[in-house]
Amino acid sequence: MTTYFIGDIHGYYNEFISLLKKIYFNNKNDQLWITGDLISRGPDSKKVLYYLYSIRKSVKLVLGNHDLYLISLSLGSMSSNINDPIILNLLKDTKIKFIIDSWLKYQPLVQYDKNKKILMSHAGITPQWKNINTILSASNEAKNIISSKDNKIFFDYINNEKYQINDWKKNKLIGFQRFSFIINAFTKMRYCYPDGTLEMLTKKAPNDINSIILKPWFDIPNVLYKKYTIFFGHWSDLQGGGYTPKNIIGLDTGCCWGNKLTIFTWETKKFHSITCII
Ligand SMILES: [Mn+2]
Repeated sequence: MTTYFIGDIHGYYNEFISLLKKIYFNNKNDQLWITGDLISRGPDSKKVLYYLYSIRKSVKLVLGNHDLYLISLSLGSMSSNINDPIILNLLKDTKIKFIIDSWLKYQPLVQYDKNKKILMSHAGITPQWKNINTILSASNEAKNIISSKDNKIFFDYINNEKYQINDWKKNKLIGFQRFSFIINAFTKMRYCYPDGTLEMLTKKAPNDINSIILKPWFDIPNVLYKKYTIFFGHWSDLQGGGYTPKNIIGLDTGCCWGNKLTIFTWETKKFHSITCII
């Protein structure tokens, strides 16, 4: 069995399949970890979801912000920032609705392998969480809400830009605010203030920003950053910048901006990429 990690696919089905062929991925034997953001932007979001659902037994997935937008809109939670025509179009397909309701909405926000000492989430691991149990239970709490009935009200809250919670308040948050922080930490974070509170607007790479206050999340001290290999996606502007420590691996190499889709092989520690045609 080989263990692969792939970055944000964003609907680039042809490139995704070509990359799997290039590494001889075999869904009967191998395992495919995916950093989330399966859909939007690219031309074939529907085919990506159909295919992943068909090989779901060999997939270890985390939800990205775009996947959450899809779930939001499937519940009828409308917000100006998520009324993406690609997503609205996807929801006209009954098989896609079925895949969301029976599989996608049950996916976690973090994946963890205790033996290999691996953590993976869409945006990374916030410096405010310094304990593996906090991380796993936060993911579980959010997963329970995302997959429950009557959850539209939670999505309405997190999709409202007025309520962006960026401070965990040492585990004192409750209700909507707690849910909002968990979603922001796992799926939207890039930069943090020196005390670890999240800043989610700045997207550029560290060399291209003017702030002397903001730091990438992985540059704020956290004992977990030394103990685990951490895979994340979400931040395509980091590509090739050599910003992260060796054991913190950003896999979103910007396929949806005409750059690359990247896969990492755990056993050989090798990267393979394919350029995406947009
Ligand atoms: Mn993302």
